[in-house]
Amino acid sequence: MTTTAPSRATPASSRSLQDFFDLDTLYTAEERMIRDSVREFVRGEILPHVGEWWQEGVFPADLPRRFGEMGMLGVTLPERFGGAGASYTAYGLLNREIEYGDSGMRSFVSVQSSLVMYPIHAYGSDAMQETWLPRLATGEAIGCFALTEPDAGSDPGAMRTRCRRVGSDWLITGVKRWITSGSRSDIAIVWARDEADAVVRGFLVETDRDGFAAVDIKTKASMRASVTSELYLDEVAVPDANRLAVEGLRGPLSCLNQARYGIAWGVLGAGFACLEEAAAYVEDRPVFGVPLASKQLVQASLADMWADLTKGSLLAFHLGRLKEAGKDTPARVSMAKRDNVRAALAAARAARDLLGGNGITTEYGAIRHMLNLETVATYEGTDTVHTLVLGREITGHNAF
Ligand code: TGC
Repeated sequence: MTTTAPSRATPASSRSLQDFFDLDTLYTAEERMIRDSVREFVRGEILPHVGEWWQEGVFPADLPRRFGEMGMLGVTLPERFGGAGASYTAYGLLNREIEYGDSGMRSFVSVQSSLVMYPIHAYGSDAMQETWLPRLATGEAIGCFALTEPDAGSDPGAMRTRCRRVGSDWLITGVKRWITSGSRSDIAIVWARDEADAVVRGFLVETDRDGFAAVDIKTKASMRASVTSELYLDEVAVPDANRLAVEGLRGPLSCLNQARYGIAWGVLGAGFACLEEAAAYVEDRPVFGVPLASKQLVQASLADMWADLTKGSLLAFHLGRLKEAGKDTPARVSMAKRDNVRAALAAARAARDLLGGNGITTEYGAIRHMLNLETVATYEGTDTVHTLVLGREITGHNAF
């Protein structure tokens, strides 16, 4: 009896893996153009180096300017402030492409765009906007968002940082932790509680002011190609003109809503990078005389990754269109952030497993993405916080 090798159907291309439901046809020409230009940049200038940067714990100093030249910073803001007036879907696609490279790169872009430029645009004076937004858009200036503290993460209302009005100035004192770009920043958006009336207020603080210091956190086993700092403010004096026009936790949480939206898109990039890497690897890797790709359990793993990332893509796209219509409620954003991070993290873990021993090296992307995504699951609202936001939405009970 003769045996013949089983026939093999044509496998999906990278393009069809990433867009199985033809979302491409629903994007505008501008959205596709922004996506494609960032994709080319990431594949040409980030991916060849990022494994080494991550291994060495380096975020190259020239990247903010490169991001600025590519128009990647504050892309939704009006052109007069250096933005492109682009849609939130375009912003989402941009995040997805940059995180295909690395979550640390996307963190820089999202903090600069959603947590620094957004509050200046939404709550800053004309002078603040004119002084800082164009420079932040080019990457000439860098900003950070100082909300989280050593003992106040999920519960920002427990912040200890204080502000006190003295004449026409405010004095700010406190410690902030887990601050992306902290030691590289020219300005920090600092949230502090007013000693007089306990109201949470936001300030634009130039980091060269007396009493301001930043120290990098060097022990990270995640987000290694990203700068993460602790900030110390010791009676830092800022004029009242630096105060943002928003009061209460609504201020910082509205900024986080923007950033969480970007994360819901961004993590899909990391997840699809892992899926593509695993699919290519199992095709090339023989086991018991056949490609790993021909084994049923391997295919089941790939199918689960693909389905969850594809569903996440549909969710992100629809959330984008809702956001453009002003209907991105915090609970909708929580669901998208939580579930898309879960899908990406599961894909990264599965890819790392399929790559076997090679999966633990940074010669491949899976473990780097996997470890980065552990941070993404924790920052800007932990998985638990977003679960409880959804639980409250269903039941009306606040279970925090
Ligand atoms: P509650 O005190 O009741 O509400 C306060 C006010 O805020 C409003 N609000 C929101 N507004 C916009 N977007 C959201 N997502 C909002 N969530 C709440 C709310 O309507 C209320 O407004 P007002 O005018 O009535 O006073 O707080 P809550 O019970 O609604 O929320 C509790 C909880 C746990 C959901 C919230 O505190 C929360 O989201 N906690 C997680 C905080 C978080 O994400 N921290 C991480 C910060 S990012 C980081 O880790 C480092 S900085 C980024 C970096 O550098 O990488």
